[in-house]
Amino acid sequence: MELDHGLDFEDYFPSMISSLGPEGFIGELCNGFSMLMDAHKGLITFESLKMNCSLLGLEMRDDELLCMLMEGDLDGDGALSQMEFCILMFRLSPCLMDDGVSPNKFLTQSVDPILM
Ligand SMILES: [Ca+2]
Repeated sequence: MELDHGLDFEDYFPSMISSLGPEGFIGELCNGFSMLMDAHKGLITFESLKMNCSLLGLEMRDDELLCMLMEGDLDGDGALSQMEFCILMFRLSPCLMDDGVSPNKFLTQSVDPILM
């Protein structure tokens, strides 16, 4: 897997989905969440996102990170839970909807057990 400079999530996920399948993709999202989250809080915060993105070699500006957090934060606590992160990733990948993949279906089936 190559992480090119200027990696674009929207270009990147469709190829992941075609190679992993929807269930495998959900697994990768959960792995991604684990990589980006604050280990103590179990949430993705601005600080954990900023630190872990740079560790992963993803060059994101502060305003891009904040934008991503605000976009994904559904309950307004300023951080992303695993569910919020997965929903955000689905929303950033509109082609998923064209393939008939329902985020609700997969989140319910595949993510809830992990959250328990
Ligand atoms: Ca939240």
